[in-house]
Amino acid sequence: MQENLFINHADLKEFETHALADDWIREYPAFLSASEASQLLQGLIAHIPWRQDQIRIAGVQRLVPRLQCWMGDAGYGYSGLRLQREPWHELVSPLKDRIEELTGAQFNSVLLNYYRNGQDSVAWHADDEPELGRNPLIASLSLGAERPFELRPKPGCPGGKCRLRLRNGSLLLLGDTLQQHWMHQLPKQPGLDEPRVNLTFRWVCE
Ligand SMILES: O=C(O)CCC(=O)C(=O)O
Ligand SMILES: [Mn+2]
Repeated sequence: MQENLFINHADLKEFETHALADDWIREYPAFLSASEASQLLQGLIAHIPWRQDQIRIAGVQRLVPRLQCWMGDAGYGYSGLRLQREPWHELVSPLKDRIEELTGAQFNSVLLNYYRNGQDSVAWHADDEPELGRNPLIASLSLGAERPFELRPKPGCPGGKCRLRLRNGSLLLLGDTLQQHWMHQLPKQPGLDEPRVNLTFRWVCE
């Protein structure tokens, strides 16, 4: 029988809310135990159909500095790139179910990012595409190497630059007006040789 990937319900209630001016991020630091998260990391690295797409930045075609996979029931794209949609994977569906149970929200898609080492990154952006709706709830699960997650307010919005640690097995909930007011990035980390996988569960309106 497959080992239960999740820690028990009582532990899941432990969360911390980070205040960002008028917004917030809720963190479940141990949504998965460290060993469960590391096992899942290896499974996803081996079995997900990862792709490295190209996007056009300032008129120049460049490889996205990480591998990605878009999965679920709805299509999606950003920066002029339409992501190829994959069906729900058996390693990912149970995570979706569990996060839906925890949040009471529904998710119809997930973007998986695979940062092979500290050279991989995601640049400043907000997840504010119209098809995510005005105030999307995004659930972000981190597996593998701990990396900093930086936030800065959009021009004219209150607050200052801040940074959270994305721990192995932690889950962040990003909701309400966060994507309207804040940008985020995962900077490169020279010298880091360990992989990280992130899954952002989303609801896409088609
Ligand atoms: O890897 C992360 O923690 C963040 C990824 C992200 O912001 C995104 O895919 O939109
Ligand atoms: Mn994002």
